[in-house]
Amino acid sequence: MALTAISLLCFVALLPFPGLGLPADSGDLKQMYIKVTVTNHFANMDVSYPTTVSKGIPMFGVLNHLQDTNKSLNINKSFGIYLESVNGLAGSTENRTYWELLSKKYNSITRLNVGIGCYQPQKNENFIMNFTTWD
Ligand code: B12
Repeated sequence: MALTAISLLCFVALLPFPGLGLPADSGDLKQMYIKVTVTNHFANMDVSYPTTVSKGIPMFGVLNHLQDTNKSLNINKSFGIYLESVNGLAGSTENRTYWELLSKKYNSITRLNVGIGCYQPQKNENFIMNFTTWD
């Protein structure tokens, strides 16, 4: 509950950001290239969505923009901060599955320590949504 409140605060704090969720060509904000990848090793799936977005945009804005412009990507979030499902596949407490958030830069993969509401991707980053299990 406390986390949800903190994440919501983060989400709200980012709302005034001028490029939030807007297409890459809306205004003269600096643009950057990033790649969003959806992986699911249970289904042998690995799909990438290259895109250009405004620098400093939070990840949920990038995902909203991608979803609006790409018919093959569909995501679902709770309050814009916890990524519940991607392309119709939701994590499940019963099956202990979830969409893990990873970042690949210079061939090194790290697990994010914040959710999509707070995370701001960087230039040339590969943001990965990986369907997996927890112990
Ligand atoms: C268990 C846990 C998980 C489990 C939850 C499964 C479950 N149904 O129990 C799983 C493995 C799914 C998980 C995933 C993630 N988690 Co987590 N998780 C925790 C942990 C260890 C305990 C939460 C808990 O059970 N609290 C007790 C219950 C009673 O309170 P609750 O509010 O109902 O808990 C819910 C929320 O915490 C929610 N939740 C869990 N993780 C996250 C992350 C975000 C960003 C949000 C909005 C909600 C959320 O799931 C809980 C159960 O429903 C906390 C650390 C901690 N000690 O609090 C980290 C923690 C909450 N998780 C964190 C993170 C970063 C993530 C991930 C983004 C990691 C990643 N890179 O993939 C992902 C979320 C990805 C996504 N799809 O959006 C961070 C959040 C930091 C922040 N301020 O944003 C924490 C604080 C750990 C940390 N210090 O890094 N997590």
